[in-house]
Amino acid sequence: MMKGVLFDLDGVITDTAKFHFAAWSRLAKEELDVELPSSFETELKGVSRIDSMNRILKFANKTNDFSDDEVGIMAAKKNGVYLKEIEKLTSKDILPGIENLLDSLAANNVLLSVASASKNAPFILKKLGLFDRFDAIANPENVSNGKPAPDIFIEAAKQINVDPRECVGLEDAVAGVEAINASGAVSIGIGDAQELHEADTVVPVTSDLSFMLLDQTFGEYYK
Ligand code: G16
Ligand code: MG
Repeated sequence: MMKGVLFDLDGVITDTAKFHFAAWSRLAKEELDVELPSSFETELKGVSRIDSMNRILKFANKTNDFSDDEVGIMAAKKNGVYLKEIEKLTSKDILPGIENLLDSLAANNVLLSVASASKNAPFILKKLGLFDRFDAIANPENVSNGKPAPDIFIEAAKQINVDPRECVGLEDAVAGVEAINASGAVSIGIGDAQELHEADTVVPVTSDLSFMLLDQTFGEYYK
């Protein structure tokens, strides 16, 4: 049986992508005078704050226009706008099926760890009322490489003292699925099967996740 489950946050536990996109769009308009296309909502999923900022600067053709300090100030400004939005999160914003999944995994003594690129993960989990349900939350500041590198999933497994190869990882982003695969964990993608074809299994929505599905998938792919 699997010993641990490694959870991505945005898109798996709750949907913060829309708030990230709204905050980035406002920053891009105010500071860079560009309109972000809606495709950026998906493109920035799982991408760290500073990497997101750099992608937006590239889109605006302004990569070399600002000092590192100025880039940092803009990213902090975006985070301020974003924080005001996620302040409003409640348990109603937990994605369907996730609370039941956490219950059944815990009842089966499976350890639960969060592998999110977000520095706001502890705050978001507290707002959702889920903070105490996880055994660990990996700190993205402790890893050098963002998704698709495996670092955050390796760190999340380390925090629960389990080898990633004894874990299932849950992700909604292509880069996240790649990261899980590179860590050695069994990957389950949530979303479009074609887009997430590198995952060991894909389900369309979070309500399709269950202890049984995770454990069966783990059994099939565990080597
Ligand atoms: C999330 C989001 C990304 C965001 C990143 C960093 O990743 O999907 O869009 O840029 O976190 O967030 P923050 O600015 O709050 O540190 P994940 O890994 O939870 O999908
Ligand atoms: Mg995600």
